[in-house]
Amino acid sequence: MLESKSCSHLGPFKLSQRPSFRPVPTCSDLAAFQAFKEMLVLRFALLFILQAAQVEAWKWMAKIKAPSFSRMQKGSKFGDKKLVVITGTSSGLGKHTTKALLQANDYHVIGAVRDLEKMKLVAELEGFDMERFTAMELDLASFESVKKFTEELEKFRGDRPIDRLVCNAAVYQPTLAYPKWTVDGHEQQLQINYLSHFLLTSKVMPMMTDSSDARVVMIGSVTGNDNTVGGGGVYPIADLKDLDGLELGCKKPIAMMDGYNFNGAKMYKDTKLALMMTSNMLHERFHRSTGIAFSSIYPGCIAESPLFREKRPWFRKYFPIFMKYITGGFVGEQEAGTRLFQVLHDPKCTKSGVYWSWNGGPREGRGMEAMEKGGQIVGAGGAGGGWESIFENDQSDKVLNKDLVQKLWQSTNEVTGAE
Ligand code: NDP
Ligand code: PMR
Repeated sequence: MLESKSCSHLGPFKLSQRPSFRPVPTCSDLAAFQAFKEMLVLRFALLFILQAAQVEAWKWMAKIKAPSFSRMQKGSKFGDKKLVVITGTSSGLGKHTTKALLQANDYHVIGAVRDLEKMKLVAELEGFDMERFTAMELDLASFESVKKFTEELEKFRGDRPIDRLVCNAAVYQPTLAYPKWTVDGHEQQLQINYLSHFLLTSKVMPMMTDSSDARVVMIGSVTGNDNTVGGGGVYPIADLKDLDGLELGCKKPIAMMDGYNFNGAKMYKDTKLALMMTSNMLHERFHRSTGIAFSSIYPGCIAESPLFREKRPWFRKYFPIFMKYITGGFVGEQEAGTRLFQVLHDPKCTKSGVYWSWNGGPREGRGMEAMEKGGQIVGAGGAGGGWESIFENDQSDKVLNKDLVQKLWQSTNEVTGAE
């Protein structure tokens, strides 16, 4: 009875439609089919519930990971990181500063390098976080490359401002008897260390004006600042004289900015002097109107860096020892990186028009101790004891010579076509 009742509601139509060679289903078959159908419905219902629960869970998780307002800004592939451009991040000071910046977690570093393959290798060896580091090609020995780089940078940054620009890359060619020339016809050290950085700065500065904490840092040196033993007591001494060479365009065969005969070591020192003068000029002209802080630094004598690759092997061996134990001016690459990092990161280094230097004797490997941890500056203590050893150093009369700075500004603009 029960069986026939449960069969009857299926109705004859469906059963009678079945092909005749199939056996006519019995009531027990139909009951099994009914049970199977109910099970299917139950299964689908369960699946539906599970799926809905999963969607809710995803929504909830998305809420937890919801980006903060600053992260959601239009075109913000960099999140809340500040954008830092540093030339020459594939070695020495540039490499170690990049490491410190990546460790601090607040920055996206754009490494402007002449050799992308080398940079890739270095980044791998040093364990750079590639989410926050981008290498871009820049050969400072070519104005065309500077222009291309800035065009790429403009596209890359989207609507985000550049927050820091560091003119760090350099070459030192003290042993050359004759100058080497770039594709643009300038002496190599002059163009790589100074002219191209001038052009680069003129092109990157407009990308910085929207930043609330923009800083441009020129890497100067004690050897370009002749009011000390290291700068004024070791020949040849940096001196741009009346800038006769630069006024004439400083193109082959004129190598030196002063127009005198070529001297490789002096050329390097002259470029450091010119960078420090430029930093002051930028401060005078643009700090008030743009809010950008312009400074130069002497990071210490990084006597073991590859900068001295063109010096003789004996010099490379004994120079660090001399600097460590005789002059006391030695600084390890890592600590030098921490010093430059400080100028990019420390709130007190928003001061413009300054030539930063550090007190302290020879130390290696202690730089990272001085890094900021949880808002506290640690690694304190006396000479060479970390961040508190920074000071605003005096600049030589040559660096501060206003007439000469004006002339330098004018001639460099003409030579580089920056204006
Ligand atoms: P390094 O030689 O280690 O670094 C120089 C960087 O400049 C390298 O990454 C190099 O690239 C890059 N570079 C060279 N030529 C070009 C080019 N044509 N285009 C783009 N990049 C180029 O020297 P340091 O780290 O010691 O020097 C860094 C800065 O510190 C320099 O400005 C130097 O004048 C300054 N300084 C150094 C002192 C020292 O004692 N060493 C003292 C005071 C200041 P690559 O890796 O491909 O060679
Ligand atoms: Mg120099 C007493 C301080 C002092 C300092 C801080 C430096 C820094 N040097 C000092 C003294 C001396 N140096 C003395 C007494 C001598 C022997 C005459 C001397 C020599 C010397 C040479 C040959 N120093 C050098 C060289 C280089 O080839 C380096 C150079 O000039 O590169 C451009 C150099 C340096 N000494 C310095 C620093 C920082 C350098 C590296 C230069 C730089 O990158 O700016």
